[in-house]
Amino acid sequence: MEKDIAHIRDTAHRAIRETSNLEELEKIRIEFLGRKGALPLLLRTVKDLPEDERRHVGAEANRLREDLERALSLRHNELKKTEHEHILTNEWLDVTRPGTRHEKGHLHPVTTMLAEIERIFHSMGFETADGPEVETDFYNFEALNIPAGHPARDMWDTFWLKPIPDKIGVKPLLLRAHTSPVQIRYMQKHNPPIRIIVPGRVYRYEPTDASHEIQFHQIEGLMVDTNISVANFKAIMEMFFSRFYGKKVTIQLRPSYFPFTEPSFEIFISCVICGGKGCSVCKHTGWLELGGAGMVHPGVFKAVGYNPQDVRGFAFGLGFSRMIMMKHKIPDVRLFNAGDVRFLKQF
Ligand code: FA5
Repeated sequence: MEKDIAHIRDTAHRAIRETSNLEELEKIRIEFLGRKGALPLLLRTVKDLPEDERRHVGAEANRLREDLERALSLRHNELKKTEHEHILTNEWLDVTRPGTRHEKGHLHPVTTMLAEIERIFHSMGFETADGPEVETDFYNFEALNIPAGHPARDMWDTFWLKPIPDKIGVKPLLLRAHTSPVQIRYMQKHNPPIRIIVPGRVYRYEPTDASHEIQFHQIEGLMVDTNISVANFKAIMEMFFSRFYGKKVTIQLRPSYFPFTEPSFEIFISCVICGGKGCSVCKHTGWLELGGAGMVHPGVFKAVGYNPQDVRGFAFGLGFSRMIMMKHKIPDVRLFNAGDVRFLKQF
């Protein structure tokens, strides 16, 4: 019996020493000290021993129980500590560290500025109208008083598309060179009074540089009623530009020529960078050219079925891309379409 006790002591101690995890240590405890473990089973046979041997073996077995319990407890603490250290080094999570930021997309500066421009014009009673970017020769030129062969067609270097034959013949198609075709489309469907703006993309077949793109944005305006004058136009422009640039802007109208307006003007605003004193942006003139305008030509009113004796109106076409460039001091119009995230991120 003493040999059995010695055997249990040796194997249990070796198992406790060699185990490297808490789960296995628990199994060892059950194997040696559990209800059906090696030591309790041995103790159950002690009662069959002769009296003097029973006392001696019983005491020996109890000492072994205490001894193993102590060894198990020490090993338990050691393993617990190792496990804790493992978690600290491998699974450490610093909840105070800043999280990973997810990049959020945002609106293109042209879209943001467009919303701003629309808000200002809407507050002055204008509505937004829209039209197709693929246009016919009729809307882009003819109805605007620019018949085939008219020398003024050269003012708009146009992207012509493959003609599409229809029932009447071959219809020449093009990418609209300005937003003015929408004036015609709108007046064909609506009677005066009219107050619209038409923001949109336009296309020109011309060499690009810092202030010229083949694809850019314009904002058309049209106001028609019985008694509209250039004074109304000037007042609206001054109010619009002052609100858009957040400072008092003065307007200057210089004589110009467009076949669809008479008289026609070039719209200049006092330089928003230097306030009119002269700087590199306004080429030291104090003025910036932002678009064309004029009183709607009687020929245009006739083309849409209005009686030119009854109505008067003004129209304008602003270089929307240039207006944003002035507002944000953007040096090159080509940046808008370049897809360079470093540029776009700034807005
Ligand atoms: C027109 O396109 C006329 N439809 C404007 C108009 C409307 C006049 C209604 C009268 C009545 P223009 O070609 O000048 O006009 O263009 C107007 C503005 O668009 C220019 O002043 C300029 O600011 C801008 N622009 C013209 N070409 C380019 C280009 N290639 N790149 C960027 N902006 C341009």
